[in-house]
Amino acid sequence: AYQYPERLNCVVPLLDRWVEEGQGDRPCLFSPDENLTYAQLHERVNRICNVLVHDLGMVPGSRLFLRSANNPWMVATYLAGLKAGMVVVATMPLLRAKEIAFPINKARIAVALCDHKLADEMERARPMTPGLEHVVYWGGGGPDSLEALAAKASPEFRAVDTAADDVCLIAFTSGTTGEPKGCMHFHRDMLAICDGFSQMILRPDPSDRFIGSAPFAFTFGLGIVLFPMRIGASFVVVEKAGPDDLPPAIERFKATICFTAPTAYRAMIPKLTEYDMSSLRKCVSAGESLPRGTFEAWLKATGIKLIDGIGGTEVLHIYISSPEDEIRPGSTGRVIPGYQAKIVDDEGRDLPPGTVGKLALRGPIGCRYLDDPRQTRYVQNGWNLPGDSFIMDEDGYFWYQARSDDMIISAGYNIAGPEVEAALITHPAVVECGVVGAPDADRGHIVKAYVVLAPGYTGDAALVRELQDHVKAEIAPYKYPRAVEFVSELPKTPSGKLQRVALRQRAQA
Ligand code: 3SK
Repeated sequence: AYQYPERLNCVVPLLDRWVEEGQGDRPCLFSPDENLTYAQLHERVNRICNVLVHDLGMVPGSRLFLRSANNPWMVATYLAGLKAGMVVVATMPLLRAKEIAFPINKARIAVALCDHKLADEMERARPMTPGLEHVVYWGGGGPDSLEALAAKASPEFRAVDTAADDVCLIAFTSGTTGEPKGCMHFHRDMLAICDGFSQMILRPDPSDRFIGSAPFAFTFGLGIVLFPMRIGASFVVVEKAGPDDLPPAIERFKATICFTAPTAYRAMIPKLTEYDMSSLRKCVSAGESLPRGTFEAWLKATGIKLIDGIGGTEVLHIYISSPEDEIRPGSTGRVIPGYQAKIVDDEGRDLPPGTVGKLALRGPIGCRYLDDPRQTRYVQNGWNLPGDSFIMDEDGYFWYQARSDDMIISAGYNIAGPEVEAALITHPAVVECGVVGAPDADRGHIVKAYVVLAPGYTGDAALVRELQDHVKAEIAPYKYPRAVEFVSELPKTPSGKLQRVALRQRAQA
């Protein structure tokens, strides 16, 4: 595995191959607006490549900024950038002007393609991006639109002969702290995630139809497109993919493999009586740690074991996970073949099984930041330190504790905020929660929970006591939240992850 020819453009084995082998009629992309076979997507990609080169003057190595929710044109522009040998920089659709300007300036981008629905914020970013020369919109029509230019362009385009380790993607981390970091990835990395997590753990087959909630700009979402294309399977793209939107889309398109976050699986359970989701056969949970209660509840409701995984933008996709028949509920799984993972202390010394420490990781995909002095903090002696605390057991299973920053030290106890969250969420009054340390004169810190209540519950002192007792009954009693605050919503990153950093700041106040 992970052996690729020296000259490699990843779009050739992912897309062109099916057309060249006479299998262009295979269904590829499904969406509410249109469905595309491999041949139809191939033609659209080729036309966009010609627009990039002939209308916009781009050359191999140029950086291409993309901005859109998940839709067929987003898929086609992404693949076109790769096929034309450019470096794709895709951004989360919800970003504001300042957040859009940052990657454009940092990656010195001159050309952007953008869904017209996101034009307002894109235009607001323009005065902050002096180097940005062209912004071409799609979806709004008119002679200068991408669709009009593509319609005039040639449907033929030969993939640029890139090297396997030419950079093809700069994925900016959404950044729970500090400035976003641009993670650079090669053409071979795009195949390595397919041949790693997908082929070895998920094991889809060509009849599978993928669906998921993550934007393609978050590399978790990229798997929803690349994994099926690697084996000639199909995928569904939906712009709105929250827990209310996925169930009808799964029913309509008969999706078989779903990728979303644990909170979404939990929220979809009541929808199982409303929508027919029986087409699902495999479900992947990532982006946040999977509470054991959610694993059990989804299994009971659907008969499907959630495949948990931890990945990172730095290494493109999931690196610890287990196939269904090897899952140990509560554990994230084992390191994927070809990767190595271990637990180290603050000085980088190896720790024995059963000890809490920092995860260190290495494998076929390296962590390389674009022009960033933080490189040496996150990569030491060839090992990537993603900043998560785990325990590895004797059998090599990894048990998530917390982001290293999310460990709460209270009266000498090490308490993982996510573990308390997982206990709280099993109470019917709790829809969502975030747990952090709040300063305390006696204990250094106390465990503080921010809780979003389900309709019909009142956040009074009696409920606080009930939640505290509930946690004490679920996990070691010393971990219970001594402070509970009821809130209407929790701060989230653009990729939908709980922003504990913002909660920590609030808890300091
Ligand atoms: O675990 C994650 O958050 C993640 C990040 C990037 C790509 C894939 C995954 C699962």
